[in-house]
Amino acid sequence: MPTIPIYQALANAFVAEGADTLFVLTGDGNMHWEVALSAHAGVRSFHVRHEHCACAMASAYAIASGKVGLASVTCGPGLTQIMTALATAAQAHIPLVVFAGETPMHTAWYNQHIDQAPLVTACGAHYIASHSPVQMLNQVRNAFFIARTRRQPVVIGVPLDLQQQLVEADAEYLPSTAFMPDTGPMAAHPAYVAKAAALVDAAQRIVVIGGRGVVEAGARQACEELADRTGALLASTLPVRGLFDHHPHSLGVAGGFSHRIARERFGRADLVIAVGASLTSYTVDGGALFPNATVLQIDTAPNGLPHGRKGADHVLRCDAREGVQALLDALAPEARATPGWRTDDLAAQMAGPADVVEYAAEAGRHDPRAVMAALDAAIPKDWEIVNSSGHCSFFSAQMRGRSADHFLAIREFGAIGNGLSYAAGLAAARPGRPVVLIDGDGGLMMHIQELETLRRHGLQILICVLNDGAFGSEIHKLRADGLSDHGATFGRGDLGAIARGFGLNGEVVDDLGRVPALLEAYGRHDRTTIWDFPVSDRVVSPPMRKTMARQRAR
Ligand SMILES: Cc1ncc(C[n+]2csc(CCOP(=O)(O)OP(=O)(O)O)c2C)c(N)n1
Ligand SMILES: [Mg+2]
Repeated sequence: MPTIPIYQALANAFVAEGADTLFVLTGDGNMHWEVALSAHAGVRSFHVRHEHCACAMASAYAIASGKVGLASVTCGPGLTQIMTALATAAQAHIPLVVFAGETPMHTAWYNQHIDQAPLVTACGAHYIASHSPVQMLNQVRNAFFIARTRRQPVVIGVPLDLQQQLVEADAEYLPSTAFMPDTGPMAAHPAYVAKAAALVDAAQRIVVIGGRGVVEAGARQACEELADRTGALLASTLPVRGLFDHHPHSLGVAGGFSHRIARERFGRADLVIAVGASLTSYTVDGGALFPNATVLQIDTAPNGLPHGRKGADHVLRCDAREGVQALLDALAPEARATPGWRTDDLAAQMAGPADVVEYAAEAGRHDPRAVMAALDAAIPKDWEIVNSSGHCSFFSAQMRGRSADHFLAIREFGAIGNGLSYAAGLAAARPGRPVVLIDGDGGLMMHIQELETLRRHGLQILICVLNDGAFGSEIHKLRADGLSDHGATFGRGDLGAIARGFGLNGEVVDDLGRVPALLEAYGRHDRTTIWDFPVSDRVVSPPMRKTMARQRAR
């Protein structure tokens, strides 16, 4: 009977599961497996400089490709590096499989040993200690099955000495997809549809908020039809920003990042219909966004207590498209409108600035809002945009008229330092597509080493940095508490020079009038480029102003 090493059999099983793109940093615990996997035709491996970034890139890859993301790290210190990315993937429900080595089973001592399972499970991910040569391939299938069906990251740990044992070469492997139950879309219960229709009939000022579930179920047009029939306004959650931007009655993003006009409308809404949206604290702005509205939720997994707050008043537990269509069928066929709700000037108002508070101009420093307006005007509407975290993310969230299909933001767990990785994962998933990352200086510097990965792998990203020379989120809060901002203020440096040091392009952009010409030049080469925009650290975003006001009131 022909035999092969377990690492080879495992690599074959991963390929059978559809693995085509790996983000990896190698060590003793995963190098044989990685080389065996990469030897398969059609598998690409991105070799990164920090394990966290492998995991974060695989997360963005999963979202941008619709596949299971795949990362690999070595045992011990390789595994401990990915805690932040794992916790983020768990909270964001990202299907991810991480192949991790484990220290050898048959030695008395190994310097990299640590109990890996509790670290992984503490992050909300699933751990499979794969210690049985007989069960090993079944465990790969389980890992992918859990990732796909629970949308949960899974780490599979295989002791490195076990990986060298021989197993039968021709073992049959049926991938996890062969076991996925085909249930069809979840339909709404008729009695609940009737109650929902009564709520809609009784309402005057409705806002329909679409979330990820709308995109997944292909329910965008049905949502627009529901809004047009009931005279409702439309909005989206941040992760699917732009979902309804083409519609004249769209309020853009719902939540703490809402436009000032949207906030005013939400304040008057008497019914919010949340479709495929889990009513997170972000979407409802901590409960402050629509205090006067009854909430109807259409979702496959409605949660009555999201983020510790009451969820919806009434739910339709079903697929987004099924639910909206059932509601449309139950409502009167005639379109209705409430005077003063859908107004002709709404689109023009929404095209204006999201925030109009004035700040004194500072010599040599841009207003971040002006930077974003210049970028929004110059960057083609169909380019891929990646948003990062930090104070600057309010400003970068305000770009308009861009489809949700070309936007990526992972905000769960609230970690900075992921922008480069998310942009790289997206670029890997969508070769040939132009990718723009908008990041803060602090977040970018946290994993700046990945510029080298981008260069080596030929991934081209336009990185626009709102450089306030600080951990902006921190300095504003420190100042509000009357504390020194010294420890969070770093100076602006020259991030363009850092890019050039990595063999890439970059420069400080002092004059926003140059943006169109710079963009043209960017299109003529194939290198990742940093545009470093020095911005004022005195311009404060609306959500940060609210935080500061709360602090001062303490
Ligand atoms: C991993 C991690 N460390 C620390 C923080 C706390 N934190 C939140 S925002 C922020 C500053 C980010 O700075 P930058 O990327 O420059 O964006 P800015 O806030 O200045 O716009 C920090 C340190 C965090 N959220 N995540
Ligand atoms: Mg900053």
